Parts: sequence; C-alpha cells; structure tokens
Amino acid sequence: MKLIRTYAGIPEEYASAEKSKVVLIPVAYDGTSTWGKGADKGPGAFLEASENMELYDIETDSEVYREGIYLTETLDGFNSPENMVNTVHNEVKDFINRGKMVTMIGGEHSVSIGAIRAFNEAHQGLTVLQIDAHADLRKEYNGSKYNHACALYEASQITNLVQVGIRSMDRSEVSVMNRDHVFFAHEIMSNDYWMDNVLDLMTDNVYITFDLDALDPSILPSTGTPEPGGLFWYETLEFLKRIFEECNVVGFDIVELCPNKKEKSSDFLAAKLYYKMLSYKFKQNMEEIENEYEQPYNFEKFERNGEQYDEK
Ligand SMILES: [Mn+2]
Repeated sequence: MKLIRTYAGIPEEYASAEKSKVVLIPVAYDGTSTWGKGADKGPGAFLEASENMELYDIETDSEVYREGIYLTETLDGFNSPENMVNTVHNEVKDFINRGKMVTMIGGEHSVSIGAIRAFNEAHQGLTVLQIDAHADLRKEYNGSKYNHACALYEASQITNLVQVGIRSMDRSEVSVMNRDHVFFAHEIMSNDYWMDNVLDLMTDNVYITFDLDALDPSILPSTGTPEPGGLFWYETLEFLKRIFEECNVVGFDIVELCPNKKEKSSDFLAAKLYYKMLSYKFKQNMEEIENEYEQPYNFEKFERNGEQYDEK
C-alpha cells in the first residue's frame, strides 16, 4: 500500500500542497439525493479511474499534472447538510486565499453551494456556468434549502448564473429562472450559435459547476437522475475549450457521479473530463505567455525638438 495517495498516481514532486497550482478536493456526500443513491462513492470511483488514465493530453500537447495537483483528504462524515456546506465553504476559501486553482469532485450537487459561496466572496461579478440536466433552482426541497434540487438557488440570487443543457425542472422554478441566461437542451440542438450566445453572457471570472447528468445517459449512465437528450463528448469539449480560452475560469467542480460496479466507463469519462478541463486551463496560460513573446515591438520612441513622439 502506498503511504501517500496522489491524484492519478502522479509523482510526489508534483503533488505537494505548497508547490501545486491546483487543489483537488473530493467531497463524499450524498445526504439529500432523491432517487439513485451513491453519489458519495463518486470521488472514490473518480480517483481510481484517474489512476488508470494516461497523463499526456494529445489535443493540447501537454502534461498538465506538471503544474502540480494537490489532492486533499476526502471531506466526509458530515452531521448535517448545513455542516457539509460550511465545511466545503471553509476549505475552498482557505485554498483560494493561498492562491490555488480550486477544483472539487462530488458528491451530489449540493456540494457546490459552499464552493460557489467562497468563489463569490473572492471575485467580483462572478459568473457561475452551470452545465446540468436540471435547473436546481428550488428555494427549498424536502424541508432543506441545501437539498441537491436547490444547488443553484443561492447562485441565482448572488451571481451571474448561466445554465446550459437543462431539460428537467419544476414549474415553481420558472419564476426563479432568468430565461435569457438559460440554454435548454432542446434549443441547443437547433441553434448553431449557442456557444457564442453563452460566451456573450460571461463576465471576466467564471466558475464552472459541471453536473455529469448534463451529458447524454448513453455516454454517462452512472448518475443519480439521468435524463435523455443530453450533451455528447466532443461538443462538450469544444464548448469547454472555448470557455477556458475566452474567460478566466477561477475554479470548477464535477458532481453527481454515482458509480455502478458493472459500468466503469462513466468513472473514466469523469476522470478524463476533469483532466481535459485542467489541460484547457493551463494551455490557455501557455498561449498567453507565447503571445507575450510574439508581440512585435511595434513602435519606436524618438525625440524631436525636445518632445517625445510615438510612431507606429
Ligand atoms: Mn442535475
């Protein structure tokens, strides 16, 4: 048995809390889910699949783990939904203050509430990009405002919330929803410009909360509340790539993996999705640096009659 478990089994030199640019917080929580149970097993299945994943990303020609990915202890054993939200909030806030790119693997979707609260405190005008089959805008459900059906209610009140892939909701959520900021799954199907339209609504700083049930159940069946008519792999990657290229993604979470021992491909999809998102994030930084170097020296200063002129 290994003494220290690192994310994806990466060498310890890339996994320390001090040097890593990225922090990964697993939250093993399934306190309020209403149908398929087992999202608390999501982080374990995700980490196991990650250890069996190849770490060179073909598309970006990079090995993003070299930026450093610190895997924290799994958060679990909460005594109430409030306790879970507060614990996640404090943990995320702590790592934001230490200048880390904070990421999280759930767990049911209510684990995002505390994370979004922490990011919203840290960044002015935060956009929350929710990729999900469900609106999750109930103010309260089964007697709790921290039910997973309420995961984005707080975000809808305090952040610029943009919802993508939605295809299941309750009538009561219609009045909470900002219709101009919602991209229903059936609309995406027939609109070639939906990605541009989403990007038009983004502010500078973006937090992505990715509920895996946004994906089509044919490619991701292992989730608590699957819905037909979801997103597919390459369109999802194309979309995410554009978001990472054009916005400053400050953090993200992936939630609602509900593993099934007989169906491992969902675990691998979640593992790959996470690694792709990190690869896009740091590819963007690499390109920014490259652009800086490539920028031509396009003016020269010279003096004439004691005055300074800038000439192109
Ligand atoms: Mn959902």
